[in-house]
Amino acid sequence: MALPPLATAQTTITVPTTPAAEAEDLPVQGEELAVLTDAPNVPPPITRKHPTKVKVELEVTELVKRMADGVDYTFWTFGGSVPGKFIRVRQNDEIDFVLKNHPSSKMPHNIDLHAVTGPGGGAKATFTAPGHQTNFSFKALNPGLYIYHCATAPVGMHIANGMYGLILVEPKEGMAPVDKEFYVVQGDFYTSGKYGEPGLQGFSMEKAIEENPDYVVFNGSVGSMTGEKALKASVGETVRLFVGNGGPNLVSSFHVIGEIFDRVYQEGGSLYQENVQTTLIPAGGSTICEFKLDTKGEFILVDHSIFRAFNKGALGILNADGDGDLLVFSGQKKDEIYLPEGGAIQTIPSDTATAPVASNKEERIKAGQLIYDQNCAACHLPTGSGVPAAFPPLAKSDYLNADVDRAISTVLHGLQGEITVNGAKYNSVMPILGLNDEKVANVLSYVYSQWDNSGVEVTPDQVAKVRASK
Ligand code: HEC
Ligand SMILES: [Cu+2]
Repeated sequence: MALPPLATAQTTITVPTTPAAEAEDLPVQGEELAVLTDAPNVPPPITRKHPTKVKVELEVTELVKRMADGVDYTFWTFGGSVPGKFIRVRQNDEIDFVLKNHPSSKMPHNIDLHAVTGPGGGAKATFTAPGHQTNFSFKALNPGLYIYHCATAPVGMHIANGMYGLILVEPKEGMAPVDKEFYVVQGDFYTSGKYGEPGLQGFSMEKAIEENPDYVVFNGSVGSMTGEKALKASVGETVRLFVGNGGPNLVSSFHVIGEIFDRVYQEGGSLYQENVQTTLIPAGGSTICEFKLDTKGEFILVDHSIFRAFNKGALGILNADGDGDLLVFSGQKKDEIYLPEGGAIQTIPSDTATAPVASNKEERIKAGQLIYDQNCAACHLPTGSGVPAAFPPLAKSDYLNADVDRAISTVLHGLQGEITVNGAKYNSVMPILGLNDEKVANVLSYVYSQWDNSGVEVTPDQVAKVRASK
């Protein structure tokens, strides 16, 4: 192919002064005040066919809120919750942005919107002391879903305290209508105490630098989208999730258990990919996931770096009601006994290593705690509370406290068949864990010493007797 001739002094080259997209758009008309929403709600779709002047007013507040049951944290927020308010504008809109910092704040704050073309994304222009408000304007040149965040030093700390949210710039041709839209942002948190440690928790700079979070959550707290607060939709509806990752550190492997994303606008951009199971969301990035609900039930939003979901909080629920399509999903059809070797109770390979011998009750309880965390907590939970209809509680369990030999036998030989614990029925299988006498004694001494249980000590001799009696 022949190369075009080089420009000479005589050739006039016209450099376009406005992006093509803008050139083809209608002129800016009118003005309006942006509707801002808290997660999981999204402002209504934009129906305008022309760009306008949009006024956005966002107030920063620093407040103590719930991180998990019994755990509080001082969040720094854009608009009173984490993530900050969802902002929805149209491509080529001219945004007149006011950032207010509440007089009760202890820190100055600002905002860097990734939707802004200009130095710092607006950070310097919006540096706002407590009890001040600042103003700047920008034109939303590029459509997409963008993170915004505070960028005041120490930047990491402001983000780690919850200072992020999403701004959607709809393309000028609009977005395809869907039935339900939701707003979800993942964030990692670094607390002075461990996961679940009760009380008001401070921020741990050390853990943040190590990138070792205690909490990884959606929408600012453990359980923000479970139980009563689960997202709700119906079979046949199309759902669109606007998902962000505030970080500050972790990348999210975003997944919805039991769903396949029909479309994913990767990294919140303009192109989509189809039929995706898990999509990566960078820290300081976003994604748009769309899927039609073909059957009913509970669909679980997780970060598929899965310990974050089940041990650090990154779990939410979308409930689809309506008629299930049994061809799409049958549910369990049968549960029959399968007896390859004559026993229905599974055995976890037995433990041959000998445990160090505990010389008194205190040492026994201490050793037992470790055994509990490693062998029991996955089912009975670290707090001993169990899981309704699946794993009975060990905390204040009448079944446990009524009969020590029976508890020893349960840990030695496993347990199946219907039992009643604190008035609730369980009919499940506890596996054989293969612990030696010393370990069984230690773990049960620990369990009995916790959570309002009877406090009895279980000795290896006692365990040996129960083992021999079978
Ligand atoms: C794989 C999950 C699982 C693990 C791990 C597990 N259990 Fe269980 N446990 C169960 C289930 C399920 C039952 C109820 C069985 C039934 O329905 O018959 C149960 C019942 C019990 C009971 C009697 C009921 C009650 O609530 O008092 C005790 C005591 C008990 N487990 C202790 C332990 C201890 C101690 C450990 C760790 C050494 C442990 N379990 C590990 C699942 C588990
Ligand atoms: Cu800040």
